Amino acid sequence: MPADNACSATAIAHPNIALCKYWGKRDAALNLPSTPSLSLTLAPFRTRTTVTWGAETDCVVFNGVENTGEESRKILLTLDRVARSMATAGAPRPPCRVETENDFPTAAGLASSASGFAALVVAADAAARTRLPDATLAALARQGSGSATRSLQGGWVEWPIGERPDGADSHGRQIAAADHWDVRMLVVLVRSGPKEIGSTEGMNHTMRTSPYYPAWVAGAAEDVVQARAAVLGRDLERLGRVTERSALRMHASMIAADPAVLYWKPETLLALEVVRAARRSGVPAWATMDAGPNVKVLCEAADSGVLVERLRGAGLDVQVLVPGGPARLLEPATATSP
Ligand code: 2P0
Repeated sequence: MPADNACSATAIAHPNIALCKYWGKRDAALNLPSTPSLSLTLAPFRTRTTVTWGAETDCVVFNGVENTGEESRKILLTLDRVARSMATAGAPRPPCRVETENDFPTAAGLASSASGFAALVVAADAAARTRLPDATLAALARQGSGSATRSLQGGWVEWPIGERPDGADSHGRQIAAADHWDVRMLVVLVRSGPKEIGSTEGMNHTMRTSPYYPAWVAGAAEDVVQARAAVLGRDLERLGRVTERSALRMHASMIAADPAVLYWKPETLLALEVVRAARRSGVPAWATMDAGPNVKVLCEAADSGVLVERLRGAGLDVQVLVPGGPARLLEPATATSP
C-alpha cells in the first residue's frame, strides 16, 4: 500500500556494449574509470523500472521476485543518493518500492546493470520530483554501476576518465545518435546464468594482481581516439579492428591475473572462430566479449543475415540488436493514492 503523497514513475533503458572497454577504476567509491570507454546503446533489449517514492517499506522486486541481496542494497543506496541531491536534502528518504524487469538475461555479461541503473535514476528522479540536471543523473547512474552512465544516452557514447577528483567530468556523452549509422550487434548467447565473478570484483582483482594491467590501461586512450574517428567516419573496418583488439587486450589483462579471471567457455572460442573465418571469407565482422562468456559481433546491417546463418550453423544461439535510443520515462509520474 503506497503512503500519502506517494508518487510512481516508470522508465526504460537499453543496455550498451562497449567497443572500447572500461576495466579498472581510478576511484572505487565514485566508480571513476582508469580507462576511457566508447559504447553503442542497443535495442530492443531493455530494462523497465518503476519507482514508487513513498511506500510502506523499502522493497525491491527483481523480475517478479523480491530481492534482499546485494543488488537491492545497491539500488536502495542509489535512491539514498537521489534523496541527498534534492533541494530538501537532509530530510530522510521515504521508503520506496522498486520493481525492475529485464527482457534479456540478467548479470550474464549483457550489461543488465548498465540498463538497470540508467532506468532506475530516470524513474527515481521523476518519482521523487527532483528534476536533477542530466550531469547529476549521469553521475548517480555511474555510482550505481559504471557502465550505466553510458546507457542514459542513445547511440554512440563516450565515457572519459575525467580529471576531477569528484568525477564531475566523467560521465557518458553521446558522440552520435542511434540513427547516425545502421550497424548490427549480434549477441551469441553462450550462457544465460549469472557470471561466476562479478565485474567489480573481477576488475579489482585484475588491478591488484595482473602484471598486464598497466599495459591494458596504457593503450586504452588511443583506442578511444581511433574508435571515435571510425564512428564519426562510419568506417567499420577501422572500428571493428579497435573493437576486437580492446576486448582481447582487456581479457588478456584478466587472464594474466593471479588467479586468472577467465570468463570464456568453449562456445566463446567457437564463436570467435566463426567470426574470424567470416572475415577471411570477405564478410566484415568483429567480435567483442565482456565480463562473461557471451560474444557480441559487430557487423554491417546487410551482412547480419549471413553471419546469423553461420553462427547458428555452428550450433550457437544468436539474437540481432540494433542501435537504440536513450533512457526515457515511459509515462509521466503519477501521484499514487493510498
Ligand atoms: C564495459 N564492463 O565497458 C566493461 C567491459 C564489463 C567488461 O562495464 O563495478 O557493471 O559496477 O562499475 O559497469 C561491467 O562493469 O562495473 C562493465 P561496476 P560494471 O562495458
